[in-house]
Amino acid sequence: MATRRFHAADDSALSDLYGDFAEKDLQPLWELTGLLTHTPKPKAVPYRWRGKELRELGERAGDLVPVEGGGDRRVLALANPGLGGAPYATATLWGAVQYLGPGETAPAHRHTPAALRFVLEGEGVWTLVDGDPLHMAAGDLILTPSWTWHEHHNPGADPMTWFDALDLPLVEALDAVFFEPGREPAASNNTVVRSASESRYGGGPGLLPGGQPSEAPAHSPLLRYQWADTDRALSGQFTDQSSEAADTGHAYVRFADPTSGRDVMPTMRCEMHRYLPGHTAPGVRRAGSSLIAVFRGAGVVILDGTAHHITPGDLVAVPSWTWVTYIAEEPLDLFTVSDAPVLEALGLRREHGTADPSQITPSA
Ligand code: GTQ
Ligand code: FE2
Repeated sequence: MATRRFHAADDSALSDLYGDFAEKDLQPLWELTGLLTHTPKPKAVPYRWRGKELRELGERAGDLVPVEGGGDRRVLALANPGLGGAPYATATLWGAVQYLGPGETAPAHRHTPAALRFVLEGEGVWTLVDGDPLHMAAGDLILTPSWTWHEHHNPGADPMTWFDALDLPLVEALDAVFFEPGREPAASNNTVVRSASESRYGGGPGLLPGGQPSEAPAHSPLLRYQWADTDRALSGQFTDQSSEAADTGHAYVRFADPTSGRDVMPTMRCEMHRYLPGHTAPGVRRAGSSLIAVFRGAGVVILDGTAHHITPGDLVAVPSWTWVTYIAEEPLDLFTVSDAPVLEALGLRREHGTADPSQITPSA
């Protein structure tokens, strides 16, 4: 008998019944509270990690912890203080900074949790995804979809730090985590000007390779989204004076599978947002959680009524149903990753907005 025991005061027959429930590992719903809550009650809290501190601590780990002795990947996981010590940023998302020094390699492996990397600064690391070398530079998004082999190489002279996001907490909740280390010694520094993935699917806007793809994977076949393209897409929205972006001071793009328009991976949605100074974005809250990586600019993010100043490299956890609004002090470029595709696939999408930021009050 490991289950909770309930008590019925002043009623011995009922008390006996409750005792027998416990004996048989049963719990009476009518005594349970906090289960079917009116709205989501995430354990994770809204939280900001400072880029400056993440960089410094990554560098110190780089000095002290050899990549071989650090479980092969020198990764600092964002541990949300609401999650009781779990190394998770939100209920569904792993977020981390990864530091790879000059000449270092993180060896090949694969796992069912899907991963992505967003490069906050620097360049020169190559991530090989199923052997295809993807160059990483500031502002790039790199995908390592579920069960693809991946390894990181830094052949350059400078260290590099980037932001990792994985759907690990979600996959763990589904008891679907599998992992396999690479059998081969890490591949040679196989680097090319353009990966096979980009050569086929990154040819240009609206251009796909001819012929039928032999199989349609559950993820985007384009594995690297270059900053130059993302930046152009955002700027373009402001160039059109009649656009909503020009009107609101907020442009955003969703990173999509170029063959289907769907999200880059089945469990994670990636977007890049640009907020211009002089506008206050209306508040919004959504079912499902997200992480924000501050790429460029400066401003404030208000989470459930609490303002957090944000500068480049900051990482922010936004739990489910948290009110979010932004105020840009300089043009503010934010990368976001969320579990939205999961909620949508399961029919759980909910969104609540207000046009008036003053209505954004702390939730009970
Ligand atoms: O780079 O392969 O942040 O396997 C966590 C697990 C990064 C990676 C993480 C991983 C990786
Ligand atoms: Fe990995």
